[in-house]
Amino acid sequence: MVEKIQQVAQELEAAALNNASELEQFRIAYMGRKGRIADLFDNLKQVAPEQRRQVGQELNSLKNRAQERFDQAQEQLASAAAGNAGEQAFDFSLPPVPNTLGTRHPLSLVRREIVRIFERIGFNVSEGPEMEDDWHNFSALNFPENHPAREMQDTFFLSADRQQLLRTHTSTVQVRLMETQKPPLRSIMPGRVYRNEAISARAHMVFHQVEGLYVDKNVSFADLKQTLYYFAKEMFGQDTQVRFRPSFFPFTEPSAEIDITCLICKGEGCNICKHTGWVEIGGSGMVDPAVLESSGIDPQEYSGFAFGMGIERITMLKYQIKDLRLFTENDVRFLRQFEGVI
Ligand code: 2U9
Repeated sequence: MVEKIQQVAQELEAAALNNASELEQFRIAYMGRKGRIADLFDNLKQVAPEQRRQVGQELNSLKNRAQERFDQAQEQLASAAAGNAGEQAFDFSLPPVPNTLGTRHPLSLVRREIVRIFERIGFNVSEGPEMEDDWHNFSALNFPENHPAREMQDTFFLSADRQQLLRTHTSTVQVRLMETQKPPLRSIMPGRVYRNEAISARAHMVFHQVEGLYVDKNVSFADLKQTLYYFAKEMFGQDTQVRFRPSFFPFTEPSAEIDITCLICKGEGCNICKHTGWVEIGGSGMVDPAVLESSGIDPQEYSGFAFGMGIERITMLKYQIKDLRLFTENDVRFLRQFEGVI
């Protein structure tokens, strides 16, 4: 009997307990009601009475040892399964994992730079809601009732009567500013805008604009030109040239598109500027007197200029980014390239 106990004790110590199946086999073989230790207890009756107490104690130790091995192995398997190898498995001699810092998004960097440039010449920043109404997005800005920009394919409407919508430009903020404050007004409006466009390398349904408004007595087209000369040189470099091309917008009269000398070829002509030497950065114009009037400002007393630019477009020109989709993919190989840009 004593020999048998020793043999079971040796086997129990040698048993592999590396997974749930081995653990269960161990439990059945040694600890079960028909297991080897239970068998030995059954045989206790045949042991001579004077040895029975001693053998019984040895059997009890064997039973406790089996339980101990089982409990330890079960605990180890459970902590490994929880993805946590436990403190024992942690190698404290490993070198620390470097803590990489995040970077600012290129659109945030460029928006901040634009804001800083305009702040230096007396503009403040205004913001407004992205969910808008027809009045602030279209009617107050002189868009005729059947203007194509109002169509479903351009505008995300939020209500069946087409009165509620996602703003298609930040001009809504200018209207709100003029409705609530008296001139002089000198403000820029950076923000997110929405247009119902298919996503491609050159278009997105969500993008960012920064618009500007200056309303005071005697504001002239010369003021508009000097403001945008200053901006273009601060943003793109002092040797940047600016030109204004006649254009049309419902909310400005006269209107002009703003071009700068191509940053790649410096005006020589290349693929980026389609061999013209110029690239467009936005639009501008004198605020239409009807628009001033709609927002409660007397056009006899005041005049103003306004301009608008796409932040994605400015960023793509400044950093030579060829695909708009890079801004929303959050690929760290792209984003890390802006590390250290102030
Ligand atoms: C009010 C009066 C006038 C804002 C202006 C533009 C010209 C313009 C586009 C540039 C590229 C938008 O991002 S873009 O597609 N903007 O060309 N925006 S003048 O004029 C205003 C705005 C509000 C009350």
